[in-house]
Amino acid sequence: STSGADAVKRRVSYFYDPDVGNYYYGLGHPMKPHRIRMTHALLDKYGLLDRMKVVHPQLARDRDLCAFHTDEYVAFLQSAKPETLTNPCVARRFNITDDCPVFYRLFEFCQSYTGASVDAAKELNRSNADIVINWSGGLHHAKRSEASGFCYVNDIVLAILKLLENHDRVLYVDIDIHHGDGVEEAFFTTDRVMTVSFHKFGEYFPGTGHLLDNGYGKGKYYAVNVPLNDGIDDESYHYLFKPIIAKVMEVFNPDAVVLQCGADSLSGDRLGCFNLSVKGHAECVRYLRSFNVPLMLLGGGGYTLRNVARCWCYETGVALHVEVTDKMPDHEYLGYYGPDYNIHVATSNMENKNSRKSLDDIKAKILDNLSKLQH
Ligand code: ZLS
Ligand code: CA
Ligand code: ZN
Repeated sequence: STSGADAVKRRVSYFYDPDVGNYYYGLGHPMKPHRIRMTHALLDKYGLLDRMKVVHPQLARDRDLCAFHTDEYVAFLQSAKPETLTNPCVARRFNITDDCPVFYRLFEFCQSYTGASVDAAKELNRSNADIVINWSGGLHHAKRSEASGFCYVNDIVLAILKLLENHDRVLYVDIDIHHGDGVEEAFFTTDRVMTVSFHKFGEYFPGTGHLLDNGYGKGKYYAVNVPLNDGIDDESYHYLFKPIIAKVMEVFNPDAVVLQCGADSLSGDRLGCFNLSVKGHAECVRYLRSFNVPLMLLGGGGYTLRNVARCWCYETGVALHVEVTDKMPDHEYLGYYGPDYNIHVATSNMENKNSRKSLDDIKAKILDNLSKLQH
């Protein structure tokens, strides 16, 4: 057993809507809410649900959503139905496209994943837990008045706004392979929220997140972007992640941390091109947990379903300080995990296109910017 801060048990509250797995973006769409139900089934069979408070969240209400989104956009989402095809002009206005289709019960889906993140924030505000988890949240691309990249409502922005009611400074860290543009944009001019995104940059969605984009006005140096290339492995990732996060914790000293755990940064993802293992991904959770600051874990991307469920189950174990056994217990979705039926999966032999020199340059630039916040 380990010693020090890591070994100390944390009170964990887990937010789960049993209906979330039934939402369906449409045939061939890579985003599949069913992976949340697969994760839940694993947590159940591993006995992890018994070690935390399991909460059935409230659906977010219109007025909750309007704390960030415009009334017009929320009214549109509420009225959008697949059977009444959306006026092309209105669809364009709110960016309803192939990426963000209107599907059956779209608004309820938004209310569900957002309600869970907002309720998780309230749980931290009341100090009812040390760590809160919502694997259905983390939809970081949604903008104030439009959908983007499979995201309609920005549950992260709404959760951070809720946390700001009781916390002076909130740190947002985003390990999804895509840039956390919606969250960065929402807090680009404030010094109360620092956003840090690690992402693939260069000919990749959404195209933002340049190393030199770092906030504006009062928010100058409070946005941190870590642009990466294909094939990054655990060692290269943590060569940046740990020193950057250590410096951020030192200079920003947050009262709460929100970690978006997008699992599309794992090796073998259907849309991603990184080469992280489940352990490498989860090391981000372990590292942030070790600072002993109230922590919110959210989901996000992740398009190879079996690996998403593996990852988020293992990370729930990290939150609880329980090492889950590699061999999976029998359960309803066991067939997805063949032929090995293990939690951990092998990474690939793909080329790591991040040179030591490029990593050193990125690290130096970011640590230099952060040192300007030191008083
Ligand atoms: O971060 O790259 C794009 C935009 C396009 C290419 C794809 N076409 C459909 C639209 C125009 C430039 N979109 C990305 C969005 C990635 C969002 C990541 C979300 C998150 O992980 C957080 C949850 C993209 N990549 C792949 C697709 N879209 C995509 C692949 C396959 C399909 C099927 C359904 C829809 C159309 C055919 C689709 C999108
Ligand atoms: Ca990211
Ligand atoms: Zn993503």
